[in-house]
Amino acid sequence: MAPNITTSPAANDCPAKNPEEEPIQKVQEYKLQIVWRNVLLFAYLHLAAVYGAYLMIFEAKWFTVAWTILLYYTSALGITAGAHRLWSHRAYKARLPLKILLAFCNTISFQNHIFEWARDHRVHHKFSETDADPHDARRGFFFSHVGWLLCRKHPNVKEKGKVIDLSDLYADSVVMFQKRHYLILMPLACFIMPTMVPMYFWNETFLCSWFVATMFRYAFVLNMTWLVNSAAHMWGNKPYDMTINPSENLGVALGAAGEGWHNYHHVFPWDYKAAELGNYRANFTTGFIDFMSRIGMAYDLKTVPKEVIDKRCARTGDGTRQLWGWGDKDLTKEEINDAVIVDHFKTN
Ligand code: ST9
Ligand code: ZN
Ligand code: ZN
Repeated sequence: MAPNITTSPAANDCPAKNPEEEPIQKVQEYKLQIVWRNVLLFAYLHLAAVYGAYLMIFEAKWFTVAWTILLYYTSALGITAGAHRLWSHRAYKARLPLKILLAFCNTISFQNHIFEWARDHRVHHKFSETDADPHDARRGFFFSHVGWLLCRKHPNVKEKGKVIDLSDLYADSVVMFQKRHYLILMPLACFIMPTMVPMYFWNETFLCSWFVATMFRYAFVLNMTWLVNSAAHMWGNKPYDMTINPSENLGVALGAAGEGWHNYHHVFPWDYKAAELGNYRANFTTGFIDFMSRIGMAYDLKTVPKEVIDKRCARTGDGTRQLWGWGDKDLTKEEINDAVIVDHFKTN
């Protein structure tokens, strides 16, 4: 459906001295157009997810809980290692079996097909926090979290989106296959398969299968993903570039399989780690890609040399660069001199 665009004189706010002399400039004004179908569907999903959380604690079988956790990790990887680091940013290359695995996991996550996800995400990076950013965080937490999926896009998103190169995605047979068959594959992978497996293999009830493994799991993965657009664009340190809003957010990194190191990621989006350090606990996805690289399924992993990062931090960082601990090269002399070192055995 066409976006709702209205035109109005640009000089509306400041009265013209002589309107006849001044050419009337036309500007495109964006009018919010809510998509009520999406509002209703997301309202149902979130209510169902709350009921699912209740069932998970009080009724579901342990196997169903384990299945839900497995689906969380697999669908997360379909987004993080797949749609995000591989297909949006081309931060590494994957052999065909890995691509197929990631596309399957991605379909479980139902966040639109890879092509649409990567197109929106490239636009997000290229025009971050402008009208052309699909989830422009300047419009507040709610809009960048989920509100952008509840209304028509700003016309600038579509306009600027046209200049983004998508030739690699068009040339990728796995991406195109998923796009072509998405309306069949997505319901099967995201809703039917996750519900049927517990019922068939361990006699779980339909209620627990649907509300726990499907509704709760889907809503949970969505919200963890959306937090990268909302929370990680608002709260956290900015060691790499303090002039932008994306921030380093440990909480988001833990919930989003390593995608919370968002200040670094916006500065160096081609780094396959999407972070400076490859700590696997707070970056599960990097562990997965490293493993895939060891078995020959992932290759050409791109990362940024330390000297380049150092220079960038010195030039634009806010001075809060992360340290791994005592002995880190970035510890300052003052921090080392001022540190209190306690040795109870010696002092007693
Ligand atoms: C979902 C996506 O949740 C979440 C993405 C999050 C991204 C996070 C990134 C953070 C980093 C990674 C962290 C990962 C962490 C993972 C952790 C896991 C634990 N450029 O869209 P339409 C044109 S989806 C160029 O309909 P409307 C194009 O021609 C949830 N052109 O616009 C297009 O036609 P076509 C489930 C563009 O009408 C046409 O416009 N899905 C661009 O304004 C129409 O496009 C839903 O709920 C562009 N960027 O509608 C569906 N965009 O596609 C929700 C558009 O044929 N979406 N065009 O080429 C919708 O219903 C609609 O898109 C809408 C806008 C109502 C939001
Ligand atoms: Zn990104
Ligand atoms: Zn971002």
